[in-house]
Amino acid sequence: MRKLVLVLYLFLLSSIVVHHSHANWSITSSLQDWRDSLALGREKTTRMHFYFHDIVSGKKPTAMKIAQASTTTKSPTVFGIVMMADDPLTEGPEPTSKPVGRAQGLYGSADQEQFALLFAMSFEFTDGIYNGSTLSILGRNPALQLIREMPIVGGTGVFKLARGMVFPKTYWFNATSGDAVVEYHITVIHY
Ligand SMILES: *[C@@H]1O[C@H](CO)[C@@H](O)[C@H](O)[C@H]1NC(C)=O
Ligand SMILES: *[C@@H]1O[C@H](CO)[C@@H](O)[C@H](O)[C@H]1NC(C)=O
Ligand SMILES: CC(=O)N[C@H]1CO[C@H](CO)[C@@H](O)[C@@H]1O
Repeated sequence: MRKLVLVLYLFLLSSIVVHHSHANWSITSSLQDWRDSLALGREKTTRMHFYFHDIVSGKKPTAMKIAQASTTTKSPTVFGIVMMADDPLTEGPEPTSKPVGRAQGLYGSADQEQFALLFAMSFEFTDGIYNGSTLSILGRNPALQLIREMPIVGGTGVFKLARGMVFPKTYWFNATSGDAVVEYHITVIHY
């Protein structure tokens, strides 16, 4: 009899514990949704294509120098220079083309021998179903190479739990002013 009571007691206790943890999962319901998606393998793949405008010259630059090392001017790769950007993303290559988002964040020269940037940016989208969603991009960007690639390390909104790749390709570059238009192809996997 005692044994039965103990078993019942343990059973009740364990069901309470299970109940509690379930209750707490449901509090964070979006997390539960992700768990379901993960379990069912409901991943989506989205491909995007747009142009990135990095304007460093003129009266209205979209990227500006915020720091540099004392030795930067002597370095062939301007090593140590850091820029902050709020660059328009547009549907087509013209600056007047329809805006689809902004590329906001940092890039800086991070290689003393070849020209390569560390690129740490949030791409915030403003168009259609992507409005308000972001992708986080972090990686090495050898910007003078015509074709390059960088990892997508996360996202928000429709891009929750994102991972993927961006493939930037220089569309237009003015070596005198430093202004550039870069074509972006993106492949992103998300839930
Ligand atoms: C995007 O969302 C913002 C805020 O929710 C809204 O003001 C804006 O009109 C939206 N833009 C488009 C293109 O839907
Ligand atoms: C490149 O930039 C320089 C300096 O700002 C400017 O004088 C020149 O017209 C630009 N070239 C083109 C093709 O836009
Ligand atoms: C119902 C339930 O289990 N709620 C718990 C959720 O988690 C918080 C803190 O992590 C506890 O304080 C609650 O009792």
